[in-house]
Amino acid sequence: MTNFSDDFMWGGATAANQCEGAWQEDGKGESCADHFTSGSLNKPREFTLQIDPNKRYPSHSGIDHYHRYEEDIKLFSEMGFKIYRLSLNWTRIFPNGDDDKPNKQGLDHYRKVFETCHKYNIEPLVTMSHYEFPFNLSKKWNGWIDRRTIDCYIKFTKTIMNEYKDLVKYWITFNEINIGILGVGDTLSLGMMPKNNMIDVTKKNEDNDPKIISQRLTALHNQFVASALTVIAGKKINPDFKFGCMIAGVVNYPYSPKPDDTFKTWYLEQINNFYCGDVMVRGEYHPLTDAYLKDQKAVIQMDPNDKGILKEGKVDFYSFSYYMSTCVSSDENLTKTGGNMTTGIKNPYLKANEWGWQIDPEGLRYYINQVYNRYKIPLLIAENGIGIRDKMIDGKIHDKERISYLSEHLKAIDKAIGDGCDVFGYTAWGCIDLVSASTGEMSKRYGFIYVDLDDDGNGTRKRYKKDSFDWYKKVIASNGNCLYE
Ligand code: BGP
Repeated sequence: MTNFSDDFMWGGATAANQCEGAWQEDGKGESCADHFTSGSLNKPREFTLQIDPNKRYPSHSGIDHYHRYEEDIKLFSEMGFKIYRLSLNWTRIFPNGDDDKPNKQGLDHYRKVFETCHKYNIEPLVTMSHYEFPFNLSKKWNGWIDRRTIDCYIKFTKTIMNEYKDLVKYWITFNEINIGILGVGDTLSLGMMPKNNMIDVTKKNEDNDPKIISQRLTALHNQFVASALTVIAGKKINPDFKFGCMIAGVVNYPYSPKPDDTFKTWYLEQINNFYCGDVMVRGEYHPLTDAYLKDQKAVIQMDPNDKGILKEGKVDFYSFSYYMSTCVSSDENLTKTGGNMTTGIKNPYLKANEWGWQIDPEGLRYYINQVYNRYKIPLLIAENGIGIRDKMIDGKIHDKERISYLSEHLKAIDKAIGDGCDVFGYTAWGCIDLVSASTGEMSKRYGFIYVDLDDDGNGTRKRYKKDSFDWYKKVIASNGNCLYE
C-alpha cells in the first residue's frame, strides 16, 4: 500500500499563455507573453515591443486550448484527473489591466471551462497570474514596480473570485513568485520592460546595479502585498477558499565538502526558496533579509501598512514546481548546466534531458521534507515533469523515458509522505503538450497527450494519447500502487 491518501488529488497543470492561443479573440488584450518570439536551446527567445509579422509568437495560437478545452478536459477525465490546474489570462478579463469594467466575453469563457471541469468531476485549481501580465501596464508604468499595479491586480482577483465563488475553491496567487528574486523573471514575472530585445529566460540577469535590484525586490514586495490582499478579500467572499503560494523549487547540493560550498548552498537556499516562502506562509520577511539587502546595496520601498497586510494574508497551502537539481561551488570554473529558470553546476552523478535539466527524484523527497518541516502546512506539487522530443510513429508515442521519470518522482513523493509530510496533491506539468516557457518550442514536450504541432506552427493540432496516458490512468486508478508492480 502506498502512503497516498484516498482523497489524494491527482491531476495535471497548464498555463493560459502556453496553451490557449486565441490571443486577440473575444476582446482579449495583449500580455507580455504575447511579445515573446519562439526560440530554442541555442537561440534565446526575443521580446519585441511591436509584433513583427516576420517572427513567430507561439502564444498567439498556442495549442488552441481556447477552442478545444472541452475535448482536452474530457481526455483529462479519461485519465481520472481529480484536479486541473490552469491559469486565467488576466487580459481576457481586463484587456488593458486598468479598465473600468471586466470583459464579459472573457468571464463567460472561463465560466464554461469551470463548468466543463465539474461536469467531468474535476476540481479546478486556478493560478491567478502565470506570466500573463498586461502589456499595457508594462508600457505605462513598468509593471509591478509601481504600486498602482497592486490595485489593478486586486480588482482582477476580486472580480474572478466573486464571479466563480461557487465553481472554484483552490487559488494560487502567483506562479513561481521567486523567479522574481532569481533575477530571471524581470519581464515574464514582474512585467518590467527589458533594456533590450533579447531575453534568455534560462539565464540569470547578472545586472548588479543596486537600482535594478531595488526595483526588482520592490516589485516582488508589491506582489506579496497583492497576494495578501487577495487572500484577505477572498476569505470574505467565500470562507472555504484555499489559497496557495507557488515557488519554483530550487534544489542545490554542495559540489564538494568544502565548508565554503556548504555555506554557499545554504545561503542560496534561503534566498532562492525561503525568502518568498516565508513572506507568504509566515507573513514575515526572512531573518536574512536585512543582511541580504545590505550586501546588495538595495532598498525595498514599503508602505507602513504592508507589514500588517502580509501578516493577515497568509496562504493556506504551499505549492511548488520541481524538475531538477544542480550543485553549488565556490569554484567558478566548473561546468554549468541548465535548469528551470536557473543554471548551476553539473552533478557528475545525475543524467539530464536534452536541455540539460538533471533528473533527480531524490531531490524531490529532500525538498518536500525541507519545506514541510519549515512551514508545517499542506503541500501540493503544482508542477513536475520532463521535457522530451517525442516522436510519433504510426500514430503512437512510446514515451518510456517520461514514464520512468514520473514513476521515480511519484515514488519519491510517496516516501516523503511516509517521512511524515502532508502532501495532498500532484499536478503533472504540461499534462497536454504545450509551448515551452523558456524556449518557446513545441518540441520540448511534457504531455500525456501529444499535440500534432511543430516549432514553426505547422500541424493539425490533433490530440493523440501517448503510452504515458494509459500509464497515468493506472497510477490514478490504483492510487499509486501500480508504481511498485
Ligand atoms: C516553469 C513554469 C511553467 C513551465 C515549466 C517548464 O518554470 O512555471 O510555465 O513552462 O517551468 O519549463 P519549460 O517550459 O521552459 O520547459
